[in-house]
Amino acid sequence: MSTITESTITDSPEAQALFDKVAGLDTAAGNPRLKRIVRRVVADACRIIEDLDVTPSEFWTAMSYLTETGRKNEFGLLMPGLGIEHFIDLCVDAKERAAGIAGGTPRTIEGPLYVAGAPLAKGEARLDDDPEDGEVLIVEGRVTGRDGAPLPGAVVDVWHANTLGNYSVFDTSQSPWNLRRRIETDGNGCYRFRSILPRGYGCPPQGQTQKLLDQLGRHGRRPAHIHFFVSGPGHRQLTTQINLADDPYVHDDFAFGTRDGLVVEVAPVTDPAALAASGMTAPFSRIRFDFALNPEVAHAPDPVVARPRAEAA
Ligand code: MBD
Ligand code: FE
Repeated sequence: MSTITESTITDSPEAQALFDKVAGLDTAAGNPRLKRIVRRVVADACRIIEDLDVTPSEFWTAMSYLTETGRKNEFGLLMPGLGIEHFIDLCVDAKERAAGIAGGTPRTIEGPLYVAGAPLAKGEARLDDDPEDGEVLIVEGRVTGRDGAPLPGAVVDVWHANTLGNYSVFDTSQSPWNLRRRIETDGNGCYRFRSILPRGYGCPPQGQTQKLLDQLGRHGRRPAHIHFFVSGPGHRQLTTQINLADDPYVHDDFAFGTRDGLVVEVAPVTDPAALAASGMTAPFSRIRFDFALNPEVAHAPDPVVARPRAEAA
């Protein structure tokens, strides 16, 4: 019996030379950053094939799965489902801590359903353009710096699903900007919007993401939530969401978007005096949520993410 550790095919000089050549390491041409990443991706993929004894048929099944995922434009959904979009948040959090940034409202994933350019309102807005049998929801709060100083002229870019868990633009039965707005904070840093209570999202049952989740024995549900990009002068843009505390999936989000500090209570407002104070005649639900933005600093990762996004028609 040999006492020498058996060497792997991946570690053999022949395979290592192959990976180098694949990544163009023998030429000065090309993009060094991309070469480094491709070298690693290919070598690590080959190591997985070897370690887990992935058969050729399994490999081509995976390629066909990815091909169809691209064809159906589902990578934006698969990445949160695999926890990778959340993992990237953990990495950015760590970089921010290393740059001395701490406190402020936590970030969480953007998800695949943002559309830039929603109508801009000052101070307050109504988001439900389409008539729908939803419960009236009022969300209000303040945007401040991390020190608590109000930020007038900040912009709260908000988007959320309707009562079926569907988002306008992606759901073409809704008006283009339904449940999407940008709201500029008033002189006291306050914003306020009237909308309808969203319901949780579910992955398309016939889609590629759900297909994989089924194989993992997982569901594809998100709790009811509301997305935000918040930006203010001199401050770092924040990507975040609030998750509604009363949703059964609030701590069981397939996309791992729920974080401490982002779970909010939905308060019913029924008292006649409170209704009158809000200018409302029928009972409604209210959420209060304040955003604290971190000040801009040098040498911190750019919080604004460049990614392909859907556009309004
Ligand atoms: C969503 O609404 C969402 O926010 C994420 C992250 C994934 C799928 C649907
Ligand atoms: Fe969402």
